Amino acid sequence: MTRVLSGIQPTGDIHLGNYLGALRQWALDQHEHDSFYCAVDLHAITVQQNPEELRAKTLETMATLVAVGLDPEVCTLFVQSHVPYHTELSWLLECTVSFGELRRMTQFKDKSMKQGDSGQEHVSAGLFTYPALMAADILIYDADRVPVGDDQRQHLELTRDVAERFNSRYGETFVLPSAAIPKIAARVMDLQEPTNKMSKSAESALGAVGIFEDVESIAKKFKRAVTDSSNEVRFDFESKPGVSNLLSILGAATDRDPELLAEDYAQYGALKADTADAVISVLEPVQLRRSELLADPAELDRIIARGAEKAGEVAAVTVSRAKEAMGFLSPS
Ligand code: AQP
Repeated sequence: MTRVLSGIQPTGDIHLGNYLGALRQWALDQHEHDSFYCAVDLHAITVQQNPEELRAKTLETMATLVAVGLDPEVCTLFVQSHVPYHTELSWLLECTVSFGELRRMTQFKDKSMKQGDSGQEHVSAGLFTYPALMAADILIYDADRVPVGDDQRQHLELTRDVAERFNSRYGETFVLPSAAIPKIAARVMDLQEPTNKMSKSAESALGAVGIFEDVESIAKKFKRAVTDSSNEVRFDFESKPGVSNLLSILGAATDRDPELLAEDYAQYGALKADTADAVISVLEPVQLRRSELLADPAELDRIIARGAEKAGEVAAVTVSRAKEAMGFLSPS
C-alpha cells in the first residue's frame, strides 16, 4: 500500500491556502493510502516562538486536523516532536545534503529576507538546515507520496536528491518520495496581493482567510479582494492574478474547472460573492467539528498519545536501518 506523509506548522492561523492546497487532500488520501500526518512543531521553532503560544497552537492544530476530517482510527496523527527519531535522522541527512543545495532553497531566501525587512537581524541556522529535517520527516516513514502545496515542490526535489545520494553511498535505504500537488488551488494567492501566496504571515489581515474565521469576516475579505480595472472575467494568472485566484478558489471549493467557471461570470461582484459563499459552505462543517473537539481535551490527548506510539514504531525501524547502513556501531 502506498505510504503518505505530510505536515503542517502549528503557527499562526491555518488559512484557506493550507486547506485547499494540502489538508483537504490529506483527508481524501487517508482512505486510499497508509497515511501519516503531523503538526511539525520542530519546524515552527526555526523562527522564534512564544512557548505558551506554541503549546496552545500545537493542540489547536491537532484539533484542526481532526476537524478537517482526518480520522485517528484510519490514519496516524501525531506531533512531530513526540517522535524524537525525526531529529536523529535529520542530523544524518544534514551530513548528506550540501551547503550549496540548502543555499539554493528559495523559501530560505524569502523567509530570511522577510525577517531582515521586519528588523529582526537574527536568522537561525535551523531556518537554513530545515529542509534536512523535512527530508527526515518524509524518509523516516518510507513515504512514496507527499501531498503538499506548490510552495513545497523544491523541498521535495531536495528530499529525493538526498535519498538518492544516501542510497548510492550506503546502499538501498530510503524510498524515493513524490510530491502530490493538487491540480487546482496548489498555490492560493493573497487576496490583497494576488502575486504573493496566501500566507500565515501576510502583510495585510485582509489578504488571508483563516479557516475558522466567522462567516461575515470571510464574506468581507472576498468582497474587498483585489482584482483589476478591466472587468473581464478570464482565467489567466499572468495578466489577471486577482480574478484567476478567485476562480481557482471557487473551482477548488465546488470541484469545477476554473477556466469553465469564468464563462459563467460577466461581473467581478458576482464572482466574489459566489466564491465567498462556496468557501463558507466548505468551511462551516469544519468549524463546527473543531469546537466540539476543543471542548473534549481528554479525547484529544488520547489521540495524540496513540499517534506518537504508532508513528514511533515505524520511525524506529527506519532510523536503525539508516544508522546501520552508515556504519554506526549498534549498542550491545
Ligand atoms: N497559499 C497556499 N496555497 C496552497 N497550499 C499552501 N500551503 C501553504 N500555503 C499555501 C501548504 O500548506 C501545507 C502546510 O504548510 P505550512 O505549515 O508549512 O504552512 P506555511 O507554508 O508555513 O504557511 P504559510 O502560510 O506559508 O506561513 P509562512 O509563510 O508565514 O511561514 C503545506 O503543504 C503547504 O504547501
